[in-house]
Amino acid sequence: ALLLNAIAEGANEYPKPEHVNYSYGTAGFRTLATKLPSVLFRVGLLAVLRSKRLEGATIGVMVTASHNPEPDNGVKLVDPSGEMLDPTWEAHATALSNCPSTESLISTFTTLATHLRVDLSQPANIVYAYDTRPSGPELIKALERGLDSFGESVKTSNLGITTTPILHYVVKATNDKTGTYGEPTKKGYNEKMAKAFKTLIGNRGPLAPIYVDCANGVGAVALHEFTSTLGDILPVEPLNTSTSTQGALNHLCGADFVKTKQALPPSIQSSGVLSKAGTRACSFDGDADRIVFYYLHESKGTFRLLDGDKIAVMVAMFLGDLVVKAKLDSEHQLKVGVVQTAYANGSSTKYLTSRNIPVTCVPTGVKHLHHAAQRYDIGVYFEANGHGTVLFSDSAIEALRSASPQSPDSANAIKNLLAFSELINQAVGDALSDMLLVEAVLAHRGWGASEWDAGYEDLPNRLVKVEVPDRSIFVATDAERKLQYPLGLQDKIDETVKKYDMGRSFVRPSGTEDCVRVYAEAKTATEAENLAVAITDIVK
Ligand code: NG1
Ligand code: ZN
Repeated sequence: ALLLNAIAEGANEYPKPEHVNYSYGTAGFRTLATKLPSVLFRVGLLAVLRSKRLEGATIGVMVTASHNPEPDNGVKLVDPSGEMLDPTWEAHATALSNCPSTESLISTFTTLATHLRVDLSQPANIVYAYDTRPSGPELIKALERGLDSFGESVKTSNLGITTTPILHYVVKATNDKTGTYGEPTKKGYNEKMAKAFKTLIGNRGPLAPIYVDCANGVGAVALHEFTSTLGDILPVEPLNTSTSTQGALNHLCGADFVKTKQALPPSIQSSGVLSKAGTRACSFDGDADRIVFYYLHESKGTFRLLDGDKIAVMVAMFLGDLVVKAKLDSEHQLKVGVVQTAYANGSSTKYLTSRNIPVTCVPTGVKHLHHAAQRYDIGVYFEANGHGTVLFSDSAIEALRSASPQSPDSANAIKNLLAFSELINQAVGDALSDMLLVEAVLAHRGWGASEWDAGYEDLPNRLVKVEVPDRSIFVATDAERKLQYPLGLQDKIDETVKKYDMGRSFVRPSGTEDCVRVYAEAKTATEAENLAVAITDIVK
């Protein structure tokens, strides 16, 4: 009763706004920050239920809206493994957030605790963090109010302003019973990555400098802290680091801008830093869990994008080569596979398949990619937009650790594979870790950006946001490559696509925005554009 009184008091301070319907989607809750205080309070309650249900395992709470505009914010829960919240709990989050009154919140909370068989006398541990958005501190207060309702039984730890992937790392490291994953702090994260990167670079450094567009977000803070740990083997030149300039976050910069516009951020264009041939740059998104690279074509000076597909292809090929060099016996021959979504450029899929690298296509959303990647010994997953990582299975690590190499070459390959497994964030996509991954592979290959880019040529493509009266009538199937409903629409799409050379197009409802997305690719830019327009007309 004490607990319910405390919850009721907090709930009265954070009433749910009327006429708002919340939904815990692929990226948690995400909307205008002003609509979120009641949601944060209630997410605090759910985080505690989840932790108590799991006998006090540490649960993470991240407050961010990633690449969305500055006035937005959001919140998502991180499970003890460092992965996204168990999907069966998403509905509980949605239910709690939509209770119209304090009374209904109390009754839903009580019902949930009973149905989920939560023993409220169990301890709970929660670690939370937030990005640089001005709305962060107020929302954190609402979260803390929710957590504090439980009194002494809940231990909380505030990581402060940090990136989404660092929070995931800390959650995973905290829950790691073997104590081998790393120290569960920001410092532990930086040291683990710096050590693995130094092992991989060896005497290949110092490397050529890289320019990093931080989207004026939290990546700037994390990058600064990391580079002071790393030292000078990789000279990093941070750009767009204005975390306290109002309106700057994600504005005309960042990974989402670069990928969508397929162009340089104007600030980088005008600075001229990329004009020296061979210079490469990358962009993080607003919470530093996505990264894309780019450079200017040596003779033409045109913008060349190296997106998530390009990263996946280069990394999968390289790790595949290392596995061969490692010469593990046939029983332990590790299988490297790639997981993509329908947004992967058709050329990348074709290239991988032609080189006998297995490719799985899954629906949009990190949880789908992550789980499919876990089915490979070494699973590389990237969304075209630059969110991704590489997962090493426990049995792969075991095989590498117990191998008895027959030559110095194999011994080296094994050592490097193990170092990659340490360098790469095993919980979630991570811009900082992925940047080092790419730099390490380039250093080993002896490649610059243009050699990396040379593997295959992207098909011209277009992604269009279409506003429709009701996006819920659109139901996708076959890893979102086809529309099941409205009936008959897919036939019309197929008819149209047929008319375009190397044409491919699909339509799906967005999971994060109130729109339907149309993707189209074809042999030429004009055809891709025309196809996108034609499909948009069918959808509207
Ligand atoms: P939606 O809005 O469902 O298309 C977007 C991205 C996803 C993923 C999520 C989560 C595209 C086309 N879609 O999903 O890849 O990153 O946001 O943030 O980029
Ligand atoms: Zn993000």
